[in-house]
Amino acid sequence: MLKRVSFLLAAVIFATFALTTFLSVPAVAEPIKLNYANFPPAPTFPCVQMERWKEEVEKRTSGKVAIKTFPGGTLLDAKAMMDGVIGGQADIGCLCMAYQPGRFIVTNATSLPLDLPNAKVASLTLWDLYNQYKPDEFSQVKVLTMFATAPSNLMTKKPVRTLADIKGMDIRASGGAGEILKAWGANMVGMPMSATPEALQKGVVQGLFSSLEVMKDFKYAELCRFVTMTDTVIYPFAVVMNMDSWNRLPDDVKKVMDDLGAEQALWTGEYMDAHVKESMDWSKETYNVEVIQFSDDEKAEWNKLLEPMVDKWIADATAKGLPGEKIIQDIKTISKKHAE
Ligand code: 3IO
Repeated sequence: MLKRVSFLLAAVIFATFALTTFLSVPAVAEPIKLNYANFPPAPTFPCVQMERWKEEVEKRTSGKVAIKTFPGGTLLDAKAMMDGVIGGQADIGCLCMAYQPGRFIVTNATSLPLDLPNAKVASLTLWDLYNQYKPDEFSQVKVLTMFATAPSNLMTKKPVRTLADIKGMDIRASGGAGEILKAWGANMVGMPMSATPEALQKGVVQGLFSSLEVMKDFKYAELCRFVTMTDTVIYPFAVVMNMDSWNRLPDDVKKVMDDLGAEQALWTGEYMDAHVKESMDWSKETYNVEVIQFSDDEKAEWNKLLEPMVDKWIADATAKGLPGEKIIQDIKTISKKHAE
């Protein structure tokens, strides 16, 4: 009896020792806390990818890192994102580079009419392009990943079937996509996606030009019963981290985040492409949205108006001391590789 009690006692002491020695380190040590800011509402794709990244980092660091996410512009809004992260108001921020076209010249070249076929190829191309050029505008932050939307299409309150229909129409876009709207003769109204629901609601704009998953995620299908397929151009995004916050991280955590860069670009691209299909099925079913497809002749007319854009961009970039011609060539080569 006594033997049994002392054996039990020894077992308990051993178990306690083992638990405190081997398990207490992650359980007792305070996790590194990071704030992650995002500008659109939680159900939209920039926030969906944010939650996925948070979960992966927390899992892969075994709880060493705890990330608090702030969707909906509650910590930093669309246009304040880059400077807010540089200034340390958030540790991490997700930004749409089209909202500051002059600031991100190299990466925004992906939003020229270069026929990037889908979000997956566009995201991988953008990530490679960033890593090849490492543009100066990112020197004050750690870039964690980049990704792109699916190609943009017109979502409008009235049908757009011809160039005459779009002429003078107030349509919302930003950056490279905005330049394309101007080339087609629309009255381009520039604003971030997060300001668009109100503009549509109030009638400030008659439609928007973006990727089609927003028909469902922002319920634009309720107001925009027409979609004109142009499959033109993507919007590029970046996820950046405050440099001091990055430098404070232990090496094993840095490695987890570095290893996630390309993977997150791929994950987000694939999520976006699948979600566009889901959104359009929902829009047709719920609001009987009409999808307008151009004839080959009509498409040729629209495309013709975009022809000068790339050459003009090359001239402007070259004037600013950038290898404009080479950047365009690289985007074409890299995207072709990823499309195969
Ligand atoms: C976008 C931005 C925030 C939430 C969902 C979105 N889908 C496509 C975009 C691209 C974009 O930033 C824009 O302004 O069209």
